[in-house]
Amino acid sequence: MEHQQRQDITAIPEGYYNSITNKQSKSDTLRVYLCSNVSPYNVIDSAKGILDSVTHTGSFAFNNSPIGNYYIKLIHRNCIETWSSNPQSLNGISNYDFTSASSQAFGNNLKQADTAPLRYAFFSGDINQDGTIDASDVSSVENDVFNSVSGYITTDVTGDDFADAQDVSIVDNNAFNSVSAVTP
Ligand SMILES: [Ca+2]
Ligand SMILES: [Ca+2]
Ligand SMILES: [Ca+2]
Repeated sequence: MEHQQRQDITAIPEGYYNSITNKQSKSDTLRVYLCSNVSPYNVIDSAKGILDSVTHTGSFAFNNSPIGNYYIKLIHRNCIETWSSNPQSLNGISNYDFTSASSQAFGNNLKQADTAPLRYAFFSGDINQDGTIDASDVSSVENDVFNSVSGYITTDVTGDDFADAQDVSIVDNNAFNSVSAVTP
């Protein structure tokens, strides 16, 4: 039997967030995966949606998932893969907020993005999506900065459609701190 279910996700890509306006620089695509709560935590279903720059929330429709408990995995084009801290119940319309506390993510793998209101973001800078932010990601951004690349590019972690020193700074800082995906 097929189940139509919806998961509302609240999340912030670190580099997109402005703590003065409390908004993101752009609304952007987010992929949400529902994963089994049993090792090896296989993907059961996935959905693509838009994370709104003002509400920080997107709606994701799942058609292939029975009612149950799933880990939620977030994939954004240039952020570190981030999982929910625990399996979440999916039944009808559910919601999960990755911004309210670092403990919302598996391994507390979130960065504080604001104090008023208190908000957490997932780390920006995994340009090549290999699960870690390191020198190769920094190098990609530096290369695009050198060539003044603009547009909807993965090296633009601030979401202003330009590769510049601000992008390098964010990725470099996360590389310095060896930010990596933390998964069940
Ligand atoms: Ca603020
Ligand atoms: Ca990487
Ligand atoms: Ca930028």
